Amino acid sequence: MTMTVNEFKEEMKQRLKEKYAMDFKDASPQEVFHVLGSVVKAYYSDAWSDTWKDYLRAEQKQVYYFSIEFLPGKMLKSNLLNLGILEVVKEGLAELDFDLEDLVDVEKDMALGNGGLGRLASCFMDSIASCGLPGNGNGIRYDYGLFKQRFVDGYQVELPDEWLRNGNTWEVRKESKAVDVRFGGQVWMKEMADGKLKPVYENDRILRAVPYDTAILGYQNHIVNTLRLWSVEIPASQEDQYRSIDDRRQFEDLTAVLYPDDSNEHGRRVRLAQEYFFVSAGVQSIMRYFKKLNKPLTLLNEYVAIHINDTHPALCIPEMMRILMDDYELSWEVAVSITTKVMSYTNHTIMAEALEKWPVELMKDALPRMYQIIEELDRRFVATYSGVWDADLIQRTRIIQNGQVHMAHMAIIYSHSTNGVAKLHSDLLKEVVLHDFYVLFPERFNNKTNGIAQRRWSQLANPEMAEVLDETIGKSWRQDSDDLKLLKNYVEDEAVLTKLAVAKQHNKQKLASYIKEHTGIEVSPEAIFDVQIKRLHAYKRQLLNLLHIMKCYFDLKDNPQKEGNQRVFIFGAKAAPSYTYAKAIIKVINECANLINHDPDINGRIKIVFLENYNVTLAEQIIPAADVSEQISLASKEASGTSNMKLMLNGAVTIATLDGANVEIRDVVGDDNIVIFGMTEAEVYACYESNDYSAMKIYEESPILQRILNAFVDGTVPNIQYEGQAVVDSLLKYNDEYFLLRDFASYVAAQEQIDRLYSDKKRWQQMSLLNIANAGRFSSDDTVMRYAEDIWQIEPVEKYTKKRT
Ligand code: 26Q
Repeated sequence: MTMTVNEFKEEMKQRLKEKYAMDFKDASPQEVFHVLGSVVKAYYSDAWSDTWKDYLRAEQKQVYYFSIEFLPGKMLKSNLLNLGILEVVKEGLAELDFDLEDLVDVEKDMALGNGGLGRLASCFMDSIASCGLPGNGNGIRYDYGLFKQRFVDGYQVELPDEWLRNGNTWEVRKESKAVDVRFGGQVWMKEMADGKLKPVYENDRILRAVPYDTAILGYQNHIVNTLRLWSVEIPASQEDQYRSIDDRRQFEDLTAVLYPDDSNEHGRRVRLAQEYFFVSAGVQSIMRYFKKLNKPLTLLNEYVAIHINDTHPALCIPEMMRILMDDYELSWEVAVSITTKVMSYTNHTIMAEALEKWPVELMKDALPRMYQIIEELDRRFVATYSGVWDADLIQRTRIIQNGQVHMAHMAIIYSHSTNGVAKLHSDLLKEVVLHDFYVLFPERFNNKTNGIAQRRWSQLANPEMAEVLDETIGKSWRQDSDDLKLLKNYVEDEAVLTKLAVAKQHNKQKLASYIKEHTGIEVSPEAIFDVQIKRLHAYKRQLLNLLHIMKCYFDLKDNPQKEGNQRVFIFGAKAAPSYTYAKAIIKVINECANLINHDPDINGRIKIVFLENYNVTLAEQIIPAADVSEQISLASKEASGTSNMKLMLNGAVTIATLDGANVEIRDVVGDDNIVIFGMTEAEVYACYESNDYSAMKIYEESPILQRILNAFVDGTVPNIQYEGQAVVDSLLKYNDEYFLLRDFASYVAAQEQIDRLYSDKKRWQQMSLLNIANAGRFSSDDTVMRYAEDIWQIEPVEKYTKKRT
């Protein structure tokens, strides 16, 4: 049953009158957006409650995806698409004299995440529902999402993201499902009459966790799952505990802000409290649900899977232990066996310094019962494996070491599955980073290459390309992105190549207007649009990109008649607020942009555009317009990357190192349809081993590198006295941690290759087509199905899906 245009219009008029006592001609986009939101919610409300009841009736095993970040972006169009009413709504609104796009602008991005990890969680939510899998998200409802970025004199300035200012149409507050979470105080074990030990708490604080549920709609399958985000409140019964305003504020602020991913010692206590808060609330609410099923606790793992997205929710393990022992009076042995079978864990990083650790003192003080349990988890691990394995191995893998709790160790030892997010990454985990654990538990390690929500990143973001695909290969790809491979049959079809090129040109034109409007910079849509969009981090090597741009600049200065394509280098990147070096890179790129964009000798041959406030919505505007996808991290450092997949799907050609999922992209498109350069992961490790890398030597032997680096410090690039020096120091004084200078020559050669390929129009269009055709391989639908089969052991609710459609 679907709504007609007329029904939609009537419903809209009716609700507008009810809510605002107004006619359409007098309504603002704000008002119409809110009314549209309520129409859409009403449209899926039956499916939402049916889905829930069906899961309950079928006693389906469900997965709960615990993530401290979710990054859905805007939800209006994606909801309309998944409900199958996007066209009806567009048409109906047009007849009411409103443009859907104007309403889309009203919705604020939901940016409760930093980058890849949070966006992946949201792609998974979409795919889990779309595959008809019973799964829910569990996280935090931050009052403020990731900061808004502005540039002032080329410097990054952060502003608060007040995304809830005008309310959030999609969320539903569920007061009745609130739970209490305990913090701090002292805890001791008291022996009861029956000889059992019970924890007794003193001077602890109790906070109320209130859930806000958001519907996650499956793609045209009548499945509506739930994303549950928790917000903190002070329970009425505890008011007198909070004497001063400061005291109160400290607790009320628990869910106020998302930590940007650099956060150091300062404020760490709040981060730990956030982790426990949403973990405890989530696990309690799962146990409440399980009780309704009336099954023995020993069968918990047949009904519930809990996924730990990176270590941030790893306290799920001791919290589950606590509930099973303290509330349900299970023995340690039984509790630990259940817990291990329920939990699974994904690692998203190989950089040792990024592995999460907490000081024992902090953990003891903030979460005393958690610490007691963690200590026992550690003690029993050591006791169990001592004598079986070499003592050093046990010491290296134990949870508590040198006064710190190693969250990844706990997550691996007390879960049944640990996975990496790309083949190379998972191999590195086994062979290097987590090798000791692999020796202990080889059967637990597996790979699940990341994927992306293909419908959002093609149909929604790039309707022009979508239309060409429909005309060429039919519409089945919209449901099953594997069918994109049908496009391969048209690689010699000039008409199709041209149509795709026209779509790309249209998107470039649109982005050019956006750039003009937001930065004042004029760019030619005829130029190559070369795109690097991701968080700013030294290992991602935005600076390597800049070194190449500076080379192009000097080449043109020396030889203004030089042949070659026009290029626009487009950046989008936020730096963590306290990451000084990353901020210096932003400043340097912005000042180089100023210099190059205004140099009459260059005459627009190359331009640099650094767009402010990169987020999901901006990504949706940049990606469809990209010709070149920059994936140039130092091999072995990027766990997977996901913008590489989004850009490929939109027909960009990748220039990449063999890192993360780039390796798998190369495998599916073949060497002819990607440009690879730089050290391999093996070479990087060999270089660590030999310990003889000298950035200075490379610099001394390269006149062009000398010219570029000198330009950063001698005033050639103005206004960067400090930042230019910081950049040069990182390369020469601190010996170039990420081997930029070593990869520079091969990067330049790769860029020259890109230039030649682009000049051969047909060849480029064919490469672009083959990238689109092979992108189906990276659908998060497939990724979550593999998680479902191999890790969660859950099944799609097919029979129910069919019945309802
Ligand atoms: C740590 C401590 C305190 C506060 C915040 C954090 C923190 C926050 C976010 C640590 C890490 C993150 C995010 C990591 C992340 O996004 N990793 C990326 O995950 C993607 C999805 O798997 C991969 O594609 C990327 O390669 C990986 O970098």
